[in-house]
Amino acid sequence: MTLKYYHAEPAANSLKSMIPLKEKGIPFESVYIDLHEFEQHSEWFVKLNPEGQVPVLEHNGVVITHTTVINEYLEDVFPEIPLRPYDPVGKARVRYWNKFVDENVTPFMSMHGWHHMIGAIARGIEPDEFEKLLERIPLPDQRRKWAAARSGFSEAELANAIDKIVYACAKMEATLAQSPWLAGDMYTTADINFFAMCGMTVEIRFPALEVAANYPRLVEWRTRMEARPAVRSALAMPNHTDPKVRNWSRQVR
Ligand SMILES: N[C@@H](CCC(=O)N[C@@H](CS)C(=O)NCC(=O)O)C(=O)O
Repeated sequence: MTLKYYHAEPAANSLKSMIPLKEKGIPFESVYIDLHEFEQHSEWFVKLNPEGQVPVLEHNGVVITHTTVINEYLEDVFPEIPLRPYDPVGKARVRYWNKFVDENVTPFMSMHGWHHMIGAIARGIEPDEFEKLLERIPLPDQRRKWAAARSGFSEAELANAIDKIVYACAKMEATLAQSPWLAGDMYTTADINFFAMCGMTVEIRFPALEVAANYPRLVEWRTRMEARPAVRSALAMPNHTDPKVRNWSRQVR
């Protein structure tokens, strides 16, 4: 069996499917894709994933993309250490949360990340070079997102995104009052999704939310997540982020 995982730094989408690989103890070859060098838009990578995004799972020559799909696939092929309940109701809960995070959380966390971090990178690129970069981006939506990041998102868009995050944190807090994990008694890919896309970084991005004071169950849940050996091992994967970008992102808090 050959299993390759093409990914960037252990954060967001790259982390979201890395954690299940580690939880399940599946041996895989890690292939680092350098987003700082726009390797995801390079000819060889676009041949692998025509959408020009990470992560990508390649299993015995078959390519699987999109983290929620990858995580479902891993569940189907490697069910020995499960991250999804076997009963239909449990499965439906996990799928509901994954859909909620994918549609109502990820795009809005991402908008703020792009506004602050990618915007600065985009504005640092010469106009000619930026045009060439846009031409190489295969997904039209992604092309628009790069262009929007350069000019900056509007106040209304950013405020709407914060409303979505506040709603998601409150929903999470209410759910954790009923059960230890998002989809019930079992730790699942729903927890992994929320952690990777929002829970891990929410107060860094949104200090005004006062997460520790307002969402104590979320914080306690995150402490449990971070204590898991698989999560620690995924977070310890190499991080090649340019120190300049990293320092800058610290300043934006
Ligand atoms: N829906 C996709 C989204 C993947 C995605 O947005 N990946 C980001 C990294 S977190 C990426 O490749 N960004 C670089 C780019 O789009 O140029 C998934 O779930 O895998």
